[in-house]
Amino acid sequence: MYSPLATPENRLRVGIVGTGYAAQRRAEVLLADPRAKLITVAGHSAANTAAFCQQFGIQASDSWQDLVTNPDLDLVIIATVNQLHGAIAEAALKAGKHVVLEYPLALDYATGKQLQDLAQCQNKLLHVEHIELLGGVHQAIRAYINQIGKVFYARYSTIQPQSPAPQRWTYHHQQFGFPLIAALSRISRFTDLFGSVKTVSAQSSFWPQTDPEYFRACLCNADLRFESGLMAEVIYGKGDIFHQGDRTFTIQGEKGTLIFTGETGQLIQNGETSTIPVGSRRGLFKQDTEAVLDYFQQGKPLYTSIEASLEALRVADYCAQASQTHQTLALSPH
Ligand code: NAP
Ligand code: BLA
Repeated sequence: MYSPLATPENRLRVGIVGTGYAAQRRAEVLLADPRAKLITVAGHSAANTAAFCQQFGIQASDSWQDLVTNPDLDLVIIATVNQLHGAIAEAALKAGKHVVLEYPLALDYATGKQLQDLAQCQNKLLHVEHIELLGGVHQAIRAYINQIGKVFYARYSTIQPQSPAPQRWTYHHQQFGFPLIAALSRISRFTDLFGSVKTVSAQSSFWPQTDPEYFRACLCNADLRFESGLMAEVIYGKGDIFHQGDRTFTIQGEKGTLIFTGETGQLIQNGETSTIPVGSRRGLFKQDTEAVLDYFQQGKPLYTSIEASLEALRVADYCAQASQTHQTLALSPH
C-alpha cells in the first residue's frame, strides 16, 4: 500500500479540504516535508480561501467535489466542519484517494462503518487523526498508570466558558453534531486506555441562540461502564452559561490516584503527592502528519487505527441515543 522511498518525483500529492486551524497546521508540515507536495485546497469563504492559497503558494479548487476527483492527488485531508466529513470521505474513497480526517470520522456510527468498508474495498488508507492520544497528558497517563494498581474509576471533565457564544460551526447543531461525537477525543482517551465499554447512560442540555440552529451553550455527560467493571464519567460543556473553565482528568486506582489539571499532573499515593512531567499540546498535527508520511514511505504502522476510532464513535453514538431516550444502553456485541 505504500510507495518506495521519497524522491522529488515520488512525493505524496495532497489536497486539503478546509482552511482553518487544523488545515493550516497540516499545510505547514506538508510544505516543509520533502516526502509530500501540497497541491490544492478547497475552502468555504472566498476571503479565507484566498488567504490560505497566498500563504501556502497553492491554487484553490472550486469545490470539495472538484478536489476529491482531481487526478493529480493521492491523498485528501479532510479538515472542514464535521457535518461534511462523511460525504467528502465517501467521495474521495470512491475517486480512489487515500483519506485522512480530523476527528470525527462521521456524525454517526453507521456512516463511519460504511466508510471503513469502502476503504477496505478500495484498498485505500482511511486514517482518523486522534491528536489527544499523542498529547502530553495521555502519554503521561500511559507512563504512570501501572503505578496505581487496578483502576476502578476515571473522570474527565472539559468545560470551556465562552461569552458571547459565537455564531460559528462549533455552536451549530447540524455542523458540529452531537457534542460527544464532535469531541470524540473525550471518549477515545477512555477506550484507548480501558478497552471495551459495556453500558452507557448520558444526558445533554442545550441553550439556544436567537437563531435556534445555533446554541449558546451545551452540556453533556456520560457514564461509561467498561467490561472490566471500571466506571468512567465524561463531561463536556462550553458556552456562555459557564463562568469557570475546567480540564481535569482523574484516575483512581487501588494503589494511587492520578490527577491532571490542564497540563499539570500529580500522582498521589499514601498521602504523598508528586508532580508528573507533562509534554505539550503543541506540534500534535505535525506528529500526526509525519506519522502518515512515515506510513506511506516506510510502511511504519500508524499510532492509531480506524478500528479504534470507529469503536470510540460507536460508544459516542450510544451516548447520543442514551441521552435522547434517557435509558442505560448495553452495547451490542460486534
Ligand atoms: P476552524 O479553524 O473553524 O476551520 C473550519 C473550516 O471549515 C474553515 O475552512 C471554514 O471556512 C470551514 N467552514 C466553516 N463553516 C463551514 C460551512 N458551513 N460549510 C463548509 N465549510 C465551512 O476549525 P478547525 O479547528 O480547523 O476544525 C476542523 C476539523 O478539525 C473539525 O472536524 C474539528 O473537529 C477537527 N479537529 C480540530 C482540532 C483543533 O485543534 N482545532 C483538533 C482535533 C480535530 P471559513 O473560515 O471560510 O468559514
Ligand atoms: C481539539 N480544538 C479541538 C477541536 C476543535 C478545536 C473544534 C475538536 C473538537 C474537540 O475535541 O473539542 C477548536 N481549539 C479550538 C479553537 C481553539 C482551541 C477554535 O484551542 C481556540 C484557541 N487547538 C487549537 C489551538 C490549540 C489546540 C489553538 O485550535 C492549542 C494548542 C489544541 N485542540 C487542541 C487539542 C485538541 C483540540 C490538543 C484535542 C482534544 C483533546 O486534547 O482532547
